Amino acid sequence: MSLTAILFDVDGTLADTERDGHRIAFNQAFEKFGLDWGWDVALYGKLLEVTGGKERIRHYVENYRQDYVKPSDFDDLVIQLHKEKTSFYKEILESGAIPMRPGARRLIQEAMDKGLKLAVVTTTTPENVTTLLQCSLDKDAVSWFDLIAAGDIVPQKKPAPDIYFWAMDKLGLVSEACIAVEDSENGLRSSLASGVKTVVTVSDYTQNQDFSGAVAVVSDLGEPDAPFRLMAGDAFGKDFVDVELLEKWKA
Ligand code: XBP
Ligand code: MG
Repeated sequence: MSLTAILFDVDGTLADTERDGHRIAFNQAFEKFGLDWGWDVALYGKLLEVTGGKERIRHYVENYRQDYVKPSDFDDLVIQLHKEKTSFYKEILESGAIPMRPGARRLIQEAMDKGLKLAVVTTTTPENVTTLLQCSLDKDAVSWFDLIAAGDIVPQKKPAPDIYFWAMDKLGLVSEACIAVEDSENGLRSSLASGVKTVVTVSDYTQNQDFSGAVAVVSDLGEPDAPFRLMAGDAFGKDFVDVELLEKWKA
């Protein structure tokens, strides 16, 4: 079966959003709510084990802040905190601080020119995705994607495969028609469990994770004048990811 769709993860894959984007926004929200919950770069790396911002806040409180006495409306507090975090995060994106990763724009453009379907498959909040695409890719970039699968639309976030199954169902495609691009072990477990072959472009936070099962692991998507570093798999003599290489990896 030929390649019909590319399913892109967002955080860490299309852009390095975590350390200088999401992390900062969480801290800004904690400060606004008068909470002394500073997440430094190293701690945030550990917290990334849990996908989903609301889930991550709860995980932090349960595992790192046993001293914290939860108010009776704690569930609501998490929701309000996370809303504030989303608003700070969008401000960061709107300031232009988070560029697309190498090769992302080029690959998306080539895939569109060749008539492939494009989808986003992520655990992050939908408005984070649309704001990133508009601010860091192109003001019209949301319309370039056939589907944005994001956030709380499925009960179980990555590493569960639910969001991939949901996306393929909406696209009307079987897993054999798709390839996924992910940056993390949680993302890879999610895509593989849905039957989608997956290439991993590592990010700073994920480079030492276990990527067994990926068709290939590369430093980034690469550019013709800035080749990727191949970390696992066969790149068939190529040094940047294009549609032809994705087709070979999917075959
Ligand atoms: C991304 C996430 C998200 C973001 C924060 O994982 O886990 O939770 O860190 O976004 P992936 P929200 O790249 O595997 O999709 O706060 O909007 O959840
Ligand atoms: Mg990711």
